[in-house]
Amino acid sequence: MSKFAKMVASAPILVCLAVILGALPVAAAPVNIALNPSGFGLPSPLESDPGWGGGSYPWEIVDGLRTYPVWYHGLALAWNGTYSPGGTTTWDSQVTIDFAEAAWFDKVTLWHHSYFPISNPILQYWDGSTWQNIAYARNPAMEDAGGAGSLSDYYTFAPVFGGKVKWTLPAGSSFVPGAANHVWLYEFEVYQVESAVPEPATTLLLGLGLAAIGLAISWRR
Ligand SMILES: [Ca+2]
Repeated sequence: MSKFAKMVASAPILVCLAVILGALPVAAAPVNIALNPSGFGLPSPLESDPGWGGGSYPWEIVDGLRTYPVWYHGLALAWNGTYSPGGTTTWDSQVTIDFAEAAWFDKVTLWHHSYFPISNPILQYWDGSTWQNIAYARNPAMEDAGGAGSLSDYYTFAPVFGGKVKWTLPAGSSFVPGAANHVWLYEFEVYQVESAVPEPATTLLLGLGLAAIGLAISWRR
């Protein structure tokens, strides 16, 4: 076979390579392993404490919506019956997300309805047999998602591998004076460690490798 004929024969391989390159994502988006807008199955928020009234909708904390046009959404907890000038909680309140499968994760972002600053929440992961504490760095950035009012609360930590995550506000936690004495979540996000997600570069190298092997085989015929 002439070299020209070999090049023609290898054209399909080059076309495949072009398709692979064209299909590559520009960048992998962070994966929220708590997200489940279906309202059933896994991931599930149903091991959380029940809320009340307009804040008794646990599925809404994993529906992907950080805020709503009106206030009566999400999960309301830790109510001690007073609004101000701040105070303390009198019982443990917890929110648990059960994942579809165990995963590595290193970031939790909460979106709180109403003015929320509170001390000493506990973050834990389920290692398959027991709850393990997570040593986190917290940034209650209080970015406002708009709508009925929803403020951000970031937790970052060394990667952990678990099947569930739990956020607990222990009895005795204090509220900032002037804040409403309750906790009210609109969204609970848990982000998979980004290095656990296939990188575009890995996909690119794999595609190039396969194409090179195919090209070499066709030239040897
Ligand atoms: Ca939500």
